[in-house]
Amino acid sequence: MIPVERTYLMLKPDAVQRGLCGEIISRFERKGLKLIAMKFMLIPKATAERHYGEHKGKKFYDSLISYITSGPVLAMVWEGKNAVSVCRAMMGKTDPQDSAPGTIRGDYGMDLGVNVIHGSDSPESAEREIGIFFKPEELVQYERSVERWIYE
Ligand code: IDP
Ligand code: MG
Repeated sequence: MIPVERTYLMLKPDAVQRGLCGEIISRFERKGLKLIAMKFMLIPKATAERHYGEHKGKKFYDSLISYITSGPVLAMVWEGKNAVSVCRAMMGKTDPQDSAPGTIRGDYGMDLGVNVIHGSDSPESAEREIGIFFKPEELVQYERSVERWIYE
């Protein structure tokens, strides 16, 4: 049985501007996660506010919305066994200063408000966030022939 948990990952405007997208995508590919959707886009302000609704009212909210809408992002959906927690572990802590070397934020980031990547924090958040950025028909169903070399 091939596992199907999904997570929403987004390479933030700093990752795009710094030319880090390819390297970061490679990490998820090499890990064995399966890419099922990808969209390069400028996020409309209303969409950013929906995505980050849980942070409304916090002191960093306005700067977070202006950061995430300041340039294009790469929105993605990845699938795999425990995809949400596996990807969060690969990302590191929210603050790149606290993130271990070897994690994405630990390797590529320097500051909390410019932290390279977003990843869903639970399967429920993933479903919600995927629904904000993708239509159901944009999630691509396909078979990977390497599956049996990734899952026992
Ligand atoms: P997460 O991205 O690790 O899930 P959250 O707490 O959900 O972290 O915060 C969402 C985003 O808001 C963070 O990735 C970061 O870009 C930004 N952020 C969080 N806390 C702060 C802060 O104290 N100052 C500035 N930006 C923050
Ligand atoms: Mg979060």
